[in-house]
Amino acid sequence: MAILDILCFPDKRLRTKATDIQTIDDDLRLMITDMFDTMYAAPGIGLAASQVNFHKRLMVIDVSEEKNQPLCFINPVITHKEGVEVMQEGCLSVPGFYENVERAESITVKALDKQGDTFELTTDGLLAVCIQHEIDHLDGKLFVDYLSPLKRNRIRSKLERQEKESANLKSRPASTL
Ligand code: QAP
Ligand code: CO
Repeated sequence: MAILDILCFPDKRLRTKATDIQTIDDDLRLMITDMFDTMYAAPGIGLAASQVNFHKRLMVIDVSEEKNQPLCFINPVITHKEGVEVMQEGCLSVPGFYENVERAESITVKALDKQGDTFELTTDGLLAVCIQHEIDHLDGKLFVDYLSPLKRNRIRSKLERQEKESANLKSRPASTL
């Protein structure tokens, strides 16, 4: 069991466009297991490979109450979108911030599962929003990109300050704490 480090906004690596996965092997399945472990430990409902600095088109989601409905998407593509819906979103890469984002209400997504088999899923509600949020990560996009520059810059400053404070703490000798 491995918990991976999650990149935090405004880390530039989160802007990398992920590339398609060509082979689904045991190495990749180990990565998928680590991503589920990382997401459940957070806890979160969705995690894209980009967030753990692995720039391949892979994401894991579990929006169930009991945390017993793991969904893994490899090379996901949205083939249909319908309606609009506003939902409050958060992100493990933007800890502590939650804002309303407008997205398609219902979607159809096509992807490969971890056996390499193609599946298609039509869904709405939280799962549909989460799928759109995670695919955005694979394209280097974050939910804060939908906010006003003012809101986004405030979030950036606060997270940059927190990052500096924790880096400072780490480098300080214990005797001065
Ligand atoms: C994306 O986000 C999502 O700020 C998944 O301190 C979220 O799992 C899609 C989390 C909401 C749709 C609606 C965020 C955990 C988890 C935080 C997450 C935090 C701790 C976010
Ligand atoms: Co996110």
